[in-house]
Amino acid sequence: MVMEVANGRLASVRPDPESPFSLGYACAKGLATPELMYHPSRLLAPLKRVGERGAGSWKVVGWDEALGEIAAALRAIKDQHGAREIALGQGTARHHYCHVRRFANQLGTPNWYEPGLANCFLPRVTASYFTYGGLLVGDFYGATPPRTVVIWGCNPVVSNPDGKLGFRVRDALRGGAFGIAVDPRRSETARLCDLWLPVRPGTDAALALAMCHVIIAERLYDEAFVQKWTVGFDELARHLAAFSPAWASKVTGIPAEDIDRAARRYATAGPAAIEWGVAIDQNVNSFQTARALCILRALTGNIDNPGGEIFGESRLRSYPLQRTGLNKAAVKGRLGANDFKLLGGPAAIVPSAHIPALFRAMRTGEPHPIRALLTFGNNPLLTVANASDVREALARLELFVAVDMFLTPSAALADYVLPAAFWPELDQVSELPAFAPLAVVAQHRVVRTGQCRSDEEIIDELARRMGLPGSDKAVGEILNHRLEPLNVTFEDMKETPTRFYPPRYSRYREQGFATPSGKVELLSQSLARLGYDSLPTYREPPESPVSSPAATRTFPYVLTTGMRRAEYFHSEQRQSARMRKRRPEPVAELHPETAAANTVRNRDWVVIRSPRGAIKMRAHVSTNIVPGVVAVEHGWWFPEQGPGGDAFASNANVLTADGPPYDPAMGSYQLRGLLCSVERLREDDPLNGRD
Ligand SMILES: Nc1nc2c(c(=O)[nH]1)N[C@H]1C(S)=C(S)[C@@H](COP(=O)(O)OP(=O)(O)OC[C@H]3O[C@@H](n4cnc5c(=O)[nH]c(N)nc54)[C@H](O)[C@@H]3O)O[C@H]1N2
Ligand SMILES: Nc1nc2c(c(=O)[nH]1)N[C@H]1C(S)=C(S)[C@@H](COP(=O)(O)OP(=O)(O)OC[C@H]3O[C@@H](n4cnc5c(=O)[nH]c(N)nc54)[C@H](O)[C@@H]3O)O[C@H]1N2
Ligand SMILES: [Mo]
Repeated sequence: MVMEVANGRLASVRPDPESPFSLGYACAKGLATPELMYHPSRLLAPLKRVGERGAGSWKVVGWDEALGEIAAALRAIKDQHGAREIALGQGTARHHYCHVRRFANQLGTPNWYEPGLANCFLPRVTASYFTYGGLLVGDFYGATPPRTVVIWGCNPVVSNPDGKLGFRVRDALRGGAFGIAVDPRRSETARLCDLWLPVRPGTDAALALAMCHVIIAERLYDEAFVQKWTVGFDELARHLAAFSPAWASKVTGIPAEDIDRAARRYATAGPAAIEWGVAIDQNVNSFQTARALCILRALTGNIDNPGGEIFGESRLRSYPLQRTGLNKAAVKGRLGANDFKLLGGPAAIVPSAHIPALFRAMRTGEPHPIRALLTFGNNPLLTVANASDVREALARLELFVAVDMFLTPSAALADYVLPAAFWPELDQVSELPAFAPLAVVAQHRVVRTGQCRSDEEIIDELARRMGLPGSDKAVGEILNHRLEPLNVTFEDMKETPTRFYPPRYSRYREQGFATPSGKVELLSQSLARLGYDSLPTYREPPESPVSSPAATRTFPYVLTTGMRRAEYFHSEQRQSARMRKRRPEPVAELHPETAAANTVRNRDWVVIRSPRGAIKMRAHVSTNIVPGVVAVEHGWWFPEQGPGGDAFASNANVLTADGPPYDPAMGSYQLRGLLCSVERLREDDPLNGRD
């Protein structure tokens, strides 16, 4: 991005046409940066609660007072009860992601979380590592474009997920690649595709297994690759016999002919790429769904091939996480680690606590209390399942510190709210796409606002005041340490802040795959040893028309939540007049048949109800969604109502469930594929008048 600064203020943000990675594209949210940066409700100084929790009375305090008191309170909890009773939380991975992990290790607490580890991306990343030793991303970067692109539970044209940029996918589809979309909605990206497979939410594994079935039954697989580079093919072929398209059609609602067609096309019109999204991760069969998709790639040889999928290469030194701070006994105290070994155990790629287990411990004190929570860029009341449980959990904390740019509904319940620096106000280095990097990007601070500090600076200062190990090393040093392999300093990167490295292909031919066998593990003995299925299977969602037919009398529709919108990042940007003008209200999408059965018309306010609660949304009636599914936006609160907004009127997570069963390996909970009802909002509904 090109940032124009005038009189110490950020005047504009424009995309950089010379960037070799973003090629001059930017999203609407990015362009709205100056508006949000200088928004009248932006936090500019530390706040301390006076009076009741959540009552909205605050005192402005200096950094010295705030950090001194927080450090003292943390030290007291650590000394009296042990560091494990202090929890750290962060939202989706940002600049400070590794610094928060480092802080957890410095403190000696295993109990930190990030939503992505169980419910976003890490199920896919972990399945990829177990299957072929790294993450693959679609090769939209080289000289050969993909001929077939499968868009699976993903809407990259809107969401640009995981450090990838959707315009490349869009251009490939417009440029003639055959597109197959697996999505209950005909999304912006699905509309660019040739074949739409409207899957029942939560049943993706059935479709993936049936596609593998067709490819093996019709001998469409890449025989040379499979023979030389995979293990477990015969067992897989036997295992897949039961998962026919006819079976999958009943489970997913997709016509069997379309399953055949998609499988044949994907296998025979390569190179082919699968762009997969967060819909894979937000159900209780996340890990095995991702495994089945990894196997699809392997059967067809779409691994490290031009126009297929590529591994990328990390070029930076890894983040100094201060791992020695956490001893073996402390690791055992990680909440959820024993149950979900690939989330929290030693085999986990990024070991963290299980969010439902952690919030349960806050509420109940079981298996041990969580006394303090510090969140760095996380709005759990809006983004974690079962919002009323989350509120109860936050209300019980002895110490709750929220670091944010705005007084969000979650921050409104804190004891201290610390003003975070916004992205143009901080230094960072990142590699993109995440886990399969092709570019190194450095970003240099251009302005400062009020007393705002970056999360890293806040953490460094707390660590220093507590005398924690490694607190002599500050974030600036770490950036230079990471850049050493490139022989440049962070300062040097100002010249060319983006370095793009074109993909290199077929590296496995020299090195093999980074798995125990050195090959692609269709059958994984490592998973079997951990007690997990060595071959992928299907599990019906626990709350569904099949699992709970009695509940469908009250809740006849399948609910999915959280489709991304270009204007909003989760619960953010609702303060921006520019974004609210484009998208003023929370929306639920439903098919005309679903609407007619409930006398709902387009643009009516409707009440969506699940076994957990009810919210109101504006109906968008459209044939771009399959009948019987209701899709609601997530992240809605109303900052214009003053601090805290109404966090319950239209919050999708009032409807979602944080209870068991979970994905056995990752602990994923269900945000997609639940049950709900829909009706017109009545005059006398208590939700009326609330927004
Ligand atoms: N129902 C439902 N729930 C979902 C999802 C869904 O699809 N459906 N998606 C889930 C997914 S995939 C994710 S990743 C999570 C995301 O969950 P969160 O990350 O909690 O979501 P955000 O709304 O982005 O909240 C982050 C907060 O960080 C603040 N912020 C932004 N930048 C910074 C910064 O640099 N420093 C600090 N300190 N604060 C900053 C913002 O003001 C905002 O209040 O939501 C999950 N929740
Ligand atoms: N503008 C914007 N961009 C974002 C974000 C944001 O909040 N706003 N969030 C960022 C984050 S943290 C993430 S994780 C990524 C996510 O990026 P994506 O993976 O693209 O996420 P979504 O748009 O939530 O979901 C993709 C599609 O899944 C469909 N879907 C719903 N349920 C199911 C199901 O059960 N199966 C299948 N196959 N499809 C289903 C939805 O209709 C939707 O079109 O986006 C990132 N980018
Ligand atoms: Mo995410």
